Amino acid sequence: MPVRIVDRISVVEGDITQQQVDAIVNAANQTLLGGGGVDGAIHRAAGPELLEECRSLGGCRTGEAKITKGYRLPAGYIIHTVGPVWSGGLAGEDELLASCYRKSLMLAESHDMKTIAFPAISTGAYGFPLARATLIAVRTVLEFLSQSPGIEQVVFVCHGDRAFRIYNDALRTLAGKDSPSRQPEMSTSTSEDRESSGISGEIRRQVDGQLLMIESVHGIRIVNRDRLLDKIIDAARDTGHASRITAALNSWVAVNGITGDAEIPAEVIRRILARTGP
Ligand code: AR6
Repeated sequence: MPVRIVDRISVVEGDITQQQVDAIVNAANQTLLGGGGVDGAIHRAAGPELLEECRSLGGCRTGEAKITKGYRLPAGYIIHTVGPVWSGGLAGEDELLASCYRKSLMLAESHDMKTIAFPAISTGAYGFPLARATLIAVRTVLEFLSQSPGIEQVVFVCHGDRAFRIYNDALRTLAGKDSPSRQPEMSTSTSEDRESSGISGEIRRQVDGQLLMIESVHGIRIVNRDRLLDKIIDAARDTGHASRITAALNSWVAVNGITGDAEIPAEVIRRILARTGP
């Protein structure tokens, strides 16, 4: 019986330097020469040889990743990635953050690693809003795992219980552990979002990603996907509302044991929109 993608992800609260995995990911800066936060903790725990190896790497661009040995860490390797500095959300931060997760996983996979631990990249000194960053992290990892059987376990290491709660909520929202009546406790929507002209594009990207998650988590193909996407976008008031609609759809797919190529009946969508509507 194949392991479900969602079971290849775990969320723990703690210190990433203590994780017993093949590689831990460092939220570094472009110099790769150390810093504060998780970067400082990793350099302290790995020892001075790490800095020596980092000097030979010639830095790293935002959204990219490079690898070193783990030295005194329990983890054999460290994957250093540089997250975007948050500057309001319209400067490509979402895509750059997704790229950090994707490139790190690609590096791990190309080194035949099975287990990898991530911190919440960019959410400390770089100021990326945690809830939004978490959705991107979880979505990108789900997407990657759905296409690559090689990585067996991805651990999200949360610094503090607020992050722990937000990660678990994101996993429920995106990977379908929600019950139909439960409203997600988090939303990527803010009043600033709603005022910005990019809101409909943001809802489209989000719903598109969530439909993809539903398909990959349940191993189905939604044949009327495009029409469904348009209907949800037309109905959704904001990203939080869109999340409630897709969470309800996800539950419907799970409860009804939908498999293979599936057409979501218009009546089902009508009922979901009526139940989650204003
Ligand atoms: N284990 C797990 N998570 C941690 C740990 C730890 N030991 N320590 C902090 N965090 P940050 P950034 C969490 O600032 O925002 C550095 O100076 C923390 O709570 O480390 O990507 C670099 O050199 C937060 O949620 O990274 C760069 O200059 C998350 O790790 C810059 O900061 C990331 O916070 C990078 O900023």
